[in-house]
Amino acid sequence: MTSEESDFLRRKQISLRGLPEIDSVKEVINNFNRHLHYTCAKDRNVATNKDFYFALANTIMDKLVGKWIRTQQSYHKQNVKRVYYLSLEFMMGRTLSNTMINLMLEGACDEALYQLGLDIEELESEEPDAGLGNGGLGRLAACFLDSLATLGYPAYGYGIRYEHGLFNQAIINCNQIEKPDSWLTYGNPWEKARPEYTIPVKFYGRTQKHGDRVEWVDYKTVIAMPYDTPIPGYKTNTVNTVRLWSAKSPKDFDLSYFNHGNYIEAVLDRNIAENISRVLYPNDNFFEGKELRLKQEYFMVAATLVDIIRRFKVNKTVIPDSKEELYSDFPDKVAIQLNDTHPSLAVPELMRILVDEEGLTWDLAWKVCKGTFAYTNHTILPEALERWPVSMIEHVLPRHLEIIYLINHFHLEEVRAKFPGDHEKIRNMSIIEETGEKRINMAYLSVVSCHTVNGVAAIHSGLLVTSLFKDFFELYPGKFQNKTNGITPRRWLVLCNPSLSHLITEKIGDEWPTQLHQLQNLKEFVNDKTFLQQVFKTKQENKRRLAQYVADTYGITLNVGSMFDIQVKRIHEYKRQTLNLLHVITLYNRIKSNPNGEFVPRTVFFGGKAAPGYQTAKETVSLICHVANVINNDPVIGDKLKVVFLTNYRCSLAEIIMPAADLSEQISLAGTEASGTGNMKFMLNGALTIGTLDGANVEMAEEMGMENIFIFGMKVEDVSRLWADGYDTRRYLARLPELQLALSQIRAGLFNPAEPHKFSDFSDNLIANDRFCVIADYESYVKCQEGVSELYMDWIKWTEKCLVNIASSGKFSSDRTIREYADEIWDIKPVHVDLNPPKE
Ligand code: T68
Repeated sequence: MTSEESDFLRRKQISLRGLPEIDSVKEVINNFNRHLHYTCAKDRNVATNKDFYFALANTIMDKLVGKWIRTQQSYHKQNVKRVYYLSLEFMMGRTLSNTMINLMLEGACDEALYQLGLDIEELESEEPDAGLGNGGLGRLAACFLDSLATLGYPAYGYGIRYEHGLFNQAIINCNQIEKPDSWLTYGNPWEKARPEYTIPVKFYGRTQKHGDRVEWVDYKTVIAMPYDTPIPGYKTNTVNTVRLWSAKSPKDFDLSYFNHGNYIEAVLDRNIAENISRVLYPNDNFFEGKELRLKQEYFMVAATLVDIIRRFKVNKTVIPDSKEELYSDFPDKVAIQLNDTHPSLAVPELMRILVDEEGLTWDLAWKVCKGTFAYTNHTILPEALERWPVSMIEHVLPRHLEIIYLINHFHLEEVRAKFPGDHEKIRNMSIIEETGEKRINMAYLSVVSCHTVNGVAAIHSGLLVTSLFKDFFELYPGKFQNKTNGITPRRWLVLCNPSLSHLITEKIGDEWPTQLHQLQNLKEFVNDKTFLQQVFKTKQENKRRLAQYVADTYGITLNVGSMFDIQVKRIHEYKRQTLNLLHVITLYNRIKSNPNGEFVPRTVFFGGKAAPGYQTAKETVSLICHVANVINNDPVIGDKLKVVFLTNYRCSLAEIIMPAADLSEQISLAGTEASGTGNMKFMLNGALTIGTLDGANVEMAEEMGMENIFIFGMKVEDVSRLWADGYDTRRYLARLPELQLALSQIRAGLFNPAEPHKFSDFSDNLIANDRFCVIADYESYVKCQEGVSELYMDWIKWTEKCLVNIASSGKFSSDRTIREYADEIWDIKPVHVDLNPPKE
């Protein structure tokens, strides 16, 4: 039996999938053929892999709709409280294999396609990623949807159906080039358009007072068209919905054009309105105050609130006597979670609807708002915080500006009562910033308006109450919580790493994907040499798969016996890819100066996108690529050291990378990475982590024990002290000749002789203005890496630690995170979905 054959047979037997029933295999084949014929209008002779993918996707979609309808009926019949997760980003990745796994159809589909003579993996790779997010924040939203459905919570995701998701990255002559992501070109089999539920959204205009009442007049309208995508739970009947809005021009977009007979121009101008959902802003952890972005945020929020209120009213069984009575139990039926401040205009919008349209008093409307909204903060970096110019809000949303001023007025009354005479505190806590251009601080607006505010890891939540929201914590100590992030073990282990999943199931049974703490039971095997050997072998297989991808994509041959040392995440100064690169250059110089010395071979992988307008990040990408070219082509280096830049890092690529890593790089400056979630994906797949005490790394170390993780660098307190005492990079450089050498090589253009000055400023700036303390942490990092290399020489000791990592990762299931949100913030309960039709 060839290894390929044995791999295939093993895949077929993976117990998580269950054995395919003959009937279901037959059914899949019949439906597949039916869709190929009737939906794709192709026969086997002319059909392409795309057609086969669509036929399979439609076959699976058919399987979903029954459960989808039943789930929605159950929520309605039981009139339960729902949670709405509002996010400008959902990074869903691919849907096909995830859906097959959650519906337990993988075995049947594998077998059916095998019988049809098709390769299921080839068809899976036809699916474009739904990359409607920038990074951690968007992927977290997607993991949460999976957990919400798996746990049976009545939940809805709401967002924007961007026509173009995050750009595709190409590297040409060592520079990043952005290409549009046109993920909808071939159509999306997973969505259902709902033109019957379109909603008009207003912009611009002015307000008019009629006594107490305010009217918004002379506005322009854009239509929000919803598209629904089903979100199936893992091995359950629950199928939830994510509803994404697309902008449509109204029929009478600009009457004056039509009236003046300029028909063609009038039709062409419809594009202007439809631009709202055209493209995702590609910034991660950065606020760019563009009017189009503001319109995107309001567009999503306004359409969503109309939808939520409509559903709330439909569920009313008795007709209330008054509007007051109608809305009095709104917070008992509706919880709205704001994924960062991006959807925070939902607050003034709900106030506007309740006060201006429904005629509630301000006080009652405010009570409803405070009972409904909760806010998650994802960063304390000042450049990422949304602060919209007052002038822009006034222009686009005139009524909302008035409402925000009123919210601030009542808020400051409360502040004055609590801190009488403390004018500095009152100024600092105002939602309206008065220094320089007047701006609205959306984080402050959210803190004031929400019943709960949470950070995304313990250390981050701690920093929120001691720094960013310190004054607010004094005012409302009970408002702040922590909810440590998590990841879904279905996509990030069952789906992406079937061989390790199989191995785990053989040892501890098949319940761990929904009971991740059961991974603890693997600890009894840390001294089981045969098992360690199997874990090691699995890692080697996964490394081979990544090496094959690298060979196919870049023509670089890798040594799979070398340590796969991987840093994949958005390129950002605070994440310190440069620190990693300085270590790489140091290793290079060490080999060059002692070519016959002992050296633990490494392959260092980088991957990630730089925001198109972020110059330093783009230079970082470029420098990595130049360094890679020099190192990879130096005969003295051979296969001791290789550097690979993985272009276009995205969900589907992460699914190949995570299982193949030996070492996970989580090296942000302490206090800058709110949580991180890539760190958890590597840990779950049995990589060891080198990292700082930042974000969720702190809790990972707690779970596995300090002896199973490589921690280096300054802690948050050390960083504060460094700046307080005056940070001078030259003092470090003076005693670190290897760092000096690396920086001077970059400066002199050693890695890019054709343009020798390309990185001079980059190098100089690092020394002159090292905001993220790369130089201060270099020594500790390089030392720590020496410990990593030493351990790697002993595969048994290394693999023991890998196993402890896997066994300790239970806490980082997003199921745990979602249960905490449900119990401690949303107050919602799971709903049992019966597939029999509900009784009338
Ligand atoms: C990330 N934030 C945090 N922001 O950086 C990360 N920003 O530590 C955390 O684990 C993750 O959120 C989940 O909590 C982001 O990803 C953005 O992508 C973003 C998008 C638009 C504007 C600003």
